Amino acid sequence: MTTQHQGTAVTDSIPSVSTFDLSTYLAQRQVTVESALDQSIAIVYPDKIYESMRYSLLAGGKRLRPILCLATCELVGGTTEMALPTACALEMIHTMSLIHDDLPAMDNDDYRRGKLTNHKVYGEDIAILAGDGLLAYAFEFIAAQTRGVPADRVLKVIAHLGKAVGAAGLVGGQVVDLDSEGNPNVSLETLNFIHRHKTGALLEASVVCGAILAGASELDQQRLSAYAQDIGLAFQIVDDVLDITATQEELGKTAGKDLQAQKATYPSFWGIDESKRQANQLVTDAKAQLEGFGDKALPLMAIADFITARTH
Ligand code: GRG
Repeated sequence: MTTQHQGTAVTDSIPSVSTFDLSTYLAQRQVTVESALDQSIAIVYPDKIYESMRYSLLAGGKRLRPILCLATCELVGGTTEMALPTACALEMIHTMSLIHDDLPAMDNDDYRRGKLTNHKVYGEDIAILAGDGLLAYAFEFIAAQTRGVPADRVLKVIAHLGKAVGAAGLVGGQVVDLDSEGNPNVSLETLNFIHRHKTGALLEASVVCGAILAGASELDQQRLSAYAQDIGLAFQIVDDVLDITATQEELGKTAGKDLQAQKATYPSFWGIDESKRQANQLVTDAKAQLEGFGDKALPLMAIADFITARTH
């Protein structure tokens, strides 16, 4: 990521983010996350399943979900060590959702993160199992590897994440998305449902699980949840815009797929300019939720701005 953040203060009581160097922060966090992910899965017999899991898990990506989890845990007064296993688990779950999403039965994509998709390299059977393996291991990893956190918080994290991933979250969003394919009359309400679940639920869980691990109050969890839901929707709106305006090289995946598939997108409802305006408004609302957290909120504020500034 190369974005040098040029943020603006939202209100007088929110600290200015103009001096916060987001690219350095993200680069440092990516190193921490990459190293933890690399160590999280060893290749043992039967080798090919572990190789397939590692192929997608270590294929790059922004590592946004783990970084959000670490940043939120620290915002509330926790440490990187407390949140690192959950941060890795979030990336394992995100990666498995991408592997399954790319399958011929779903989006049928050949490229992801600039590389051939898992099923293109290992075959559909192993790709399905690699996704299953990553999903199960994510929960095992939180339960077995979290240190220095009271057990009741770990239990809450596992419950929150389980809900975010299942039929009440990602899976439900994906089902409605598949049902809506090729339907030009999808309502804005349905589109919002799809993205609040398919993309928003895991981003929300990334933030809220970081907060839970650090022992955040209910009120702070609610505010951080609202922050995450707003940036989640903004993230998707920007994704839809980039699908139209960015190249395959910039995206690291097939560009223009939404148009090709006649998919309902935010630009198809609002056009590109209004979509960008809506995304900016959501980012402003998200940052307002951080009011009162002080300087520790700078990473989350800058990440919110980064979502609308990104080009891939
Ligand atoms: C979760 C049990 C379970 C099954 C999967 C396939 C499926 C159900 C859900 C689809 C979820 C999906 C693919 C949502 C899209 C999320 C999204 C916006 C991905 C792109 O995220 P980035 O930009 O990607 O963070 P990188 O590569 O940077 O990590």
